[in-house]
Amino acid sequence: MLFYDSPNPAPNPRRVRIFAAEKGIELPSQEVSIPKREQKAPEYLGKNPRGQTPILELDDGTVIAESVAIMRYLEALHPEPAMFGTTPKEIAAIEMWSRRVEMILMSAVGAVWVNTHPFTAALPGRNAEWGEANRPRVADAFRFFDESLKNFEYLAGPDFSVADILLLTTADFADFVGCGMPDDCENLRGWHERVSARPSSKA
Ligand SMILES: N[C@@H](CCC(=O)N[C@@H](CS)C(=O)NCC(=O)O)C(=O)O
Repeated sequence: MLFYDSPNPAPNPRRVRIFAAEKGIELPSQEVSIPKREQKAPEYLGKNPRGQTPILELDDGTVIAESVAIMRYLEALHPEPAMFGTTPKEIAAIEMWSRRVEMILMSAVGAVWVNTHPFTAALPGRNAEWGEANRPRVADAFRFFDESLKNFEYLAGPDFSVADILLLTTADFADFVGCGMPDDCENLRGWHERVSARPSSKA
């Protein structure tokens, strides 16, 4: 298999790298440069018509796009340590928190990134007003996660899971974009220190 990867600050490929590091999986990789727009080259579009990274190409030519789908595939191949939960309650909690990170936080950070950041200035259809309107939504989302982390060591409960990987990569990307977690989010900051201390976070 071949993992088509893009370096930091791209948050979605990083999800998979952290996930693989947690499981001790070596992923043969090929870099796709986003600044050079290699993700829009015809050969790459033939693999992923969305023109985005990451993708995982299997030896039989199957292409898996979407970082969560790639992680689910790797989880099925390497079930230990379980990152998507094992009991029905764990599985549901991890899914709930993962979806919240994607829908509440990532969507707002993405709107700030795409509509306000100098690195995306050349994108068509930018709407700076909409980008700015999303900054308070990002802060609200961080405060929501801060509140929930009052009771648990990790986002979905007592154990580290894929939900933490989604939140970590999104929080670090938000910081890069210039809409990082508010100062008053103490639980979130403690959580961020804990997960950033894991060797996988260096991925
Ligand atoms: N939902 C997709 C999002 C993929 C995505 O947005 N990838 C970014 C890199 S983090 C990308 O390729 N951006 C360049 C582009 O959209 O042209 C996933 O989870 O894999």
